Amino acid sequence: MERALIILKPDAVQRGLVGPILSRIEQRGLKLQGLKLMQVTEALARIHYGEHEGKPFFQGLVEYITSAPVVVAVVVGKAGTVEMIRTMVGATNPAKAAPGTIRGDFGVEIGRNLIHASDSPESGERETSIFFDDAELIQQWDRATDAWI
Ligand code: RTP
Ligand code: MG
Repeated sequence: MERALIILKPDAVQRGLVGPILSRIEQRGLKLQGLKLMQVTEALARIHYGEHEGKPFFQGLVEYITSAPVVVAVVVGKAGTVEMIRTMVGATNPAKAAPGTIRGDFGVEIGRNLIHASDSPESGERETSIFFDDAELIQQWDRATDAWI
């Protein structure tokens, strides 16, 4: 199994797009292993986006992600799940994201691009451990009963 952390960013929550975005992921056949509404602290944002520290957009990114509640989820599926979700999310800049992608259908601004998704299975594991305790994650999703996943 492979997993990705997704964050429905403040603009997605404020615009009432939590349902539509999660629907796309569910309809694709991916499973949620964890899900919560939360306010990201500055400390958490700096750890999560640590790879971007020092870049010109970093401070604005931290302010954006901490500005209002977000929905955080862990999505699990077979190998290739992370790449599949990144394809569904679309290019970082919504103005350049393909129609049919989440960013390409719902956004226009790079600084308000609606959703974060882990960029590798390793990032998926790292980010999951930043946002969720093991006790918050469902462990018993079973391929034998969910054979179509
Ligand atoms: P994310 O990490 O949020 O899933 O986005 P991503 O992989 O597509 O893009 P990444 O390069 O990791 O950038 C992280 C977030 O920083 C903001 N950003 N702003 N103004 C800019 O040039 C700029 N570049 C990046 C975006 O919110 C992006 O999602
Ligand atoms: Mg990224």
